[in-house]
Amino acid sequence: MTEILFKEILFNKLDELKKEAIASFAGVRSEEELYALKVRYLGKKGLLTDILKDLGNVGAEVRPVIGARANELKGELEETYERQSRELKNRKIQAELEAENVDVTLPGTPVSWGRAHPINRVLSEMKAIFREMGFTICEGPEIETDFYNFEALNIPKDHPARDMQDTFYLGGPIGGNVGAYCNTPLLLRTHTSPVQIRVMQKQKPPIQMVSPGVVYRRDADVTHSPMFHQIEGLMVDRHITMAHLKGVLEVFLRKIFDPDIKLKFRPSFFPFTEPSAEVDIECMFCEREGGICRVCKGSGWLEIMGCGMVDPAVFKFVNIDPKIYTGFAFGIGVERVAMLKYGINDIRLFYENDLRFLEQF
Ligand code: 2U9
Repeated sequence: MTEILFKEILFNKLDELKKEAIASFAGVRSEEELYALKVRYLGKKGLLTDILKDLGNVGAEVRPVIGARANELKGELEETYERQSRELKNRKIQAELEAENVDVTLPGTPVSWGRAHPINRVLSEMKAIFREMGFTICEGPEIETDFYNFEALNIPKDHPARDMQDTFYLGGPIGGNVGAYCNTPLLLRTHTSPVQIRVMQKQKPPIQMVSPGVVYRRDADVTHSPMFHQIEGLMVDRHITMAHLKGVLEVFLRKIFDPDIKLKFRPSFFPFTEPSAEVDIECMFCEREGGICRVCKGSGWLEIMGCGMVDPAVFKFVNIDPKIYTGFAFGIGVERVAMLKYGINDIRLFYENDLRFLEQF
């Protein structure tokens, strides 16, 4: 009798527990709550374990029946727990996905495109033209010695050309000692000509090269900057004449400006070339300006570059025999070409990095 009563009581307890647990699991709203319920009903010290503790008091005949019923309930509750847990996780993922929902129809953030700086653009065009004509492109250091920048170019210490090519000296006054590593003053090159000197020291003629790069001078106004770009050229071989020079520069200037542009070679002087000339091109602003053109001051011509036949004195500095070899050389400022090509009247615009200016090229 007692056995049967016990069985009834335990069955009832299990049924009650089941009702309560199922209802609790059904109303659960968070993973924390769910875990708390798992502990409450299925934990080591949970309600189901509590009931099963009484199992020891039941006789051997009913024990397996109650045990089976308890195990069945345990399985059911575990399954309910797992199902609710999956459900909560899914709901959480769903909420997260909705929160970070991307509207692919919204317009994108515009990407601003980069482009070559107008100076580099013009420089690249120039290099390409010379490359096509068989010139090699050579580069060299921007920090130079007095020898490479001046002496070897036939500009001795007391030469007036030094005034026009005053530059920035590193480590002390002109002629001063710059320290333990070098006993001649180091300076920022005023032209790329030292590159040609270095090439001629290393390489025998024929030489056909251009040297593009940055140069420095003590100069600053709307058309001059303390740092600017140049491209210089050199061609050395037997029988090179001024005719070769004129031919090369004519091809170059017509490609960079206008295929029909007129050129004028005007006698000039440079310490490193003899004879020397300056090259003028027809003014392309006269028509636009009307009256007396402000760009060419009414002359109709624009000075664009310098050139000449390499002075024999320069060849002597690099051990090239001027009785056997002759050569022509030229130099042109990149900023000046860019200003004329694009109608820019202030050189400083190139260095301000204002996108409103740069985006026009
Ligand atoms: C060697 C021999 C001769 C290079 C030359 C010029 C004339 C010239 C100016 C143009 C505008 C400099 O940038 S600018 O201000 N250059 O007028 N340059 S002949 O003559 C050389 C170079 C190297 C060994």
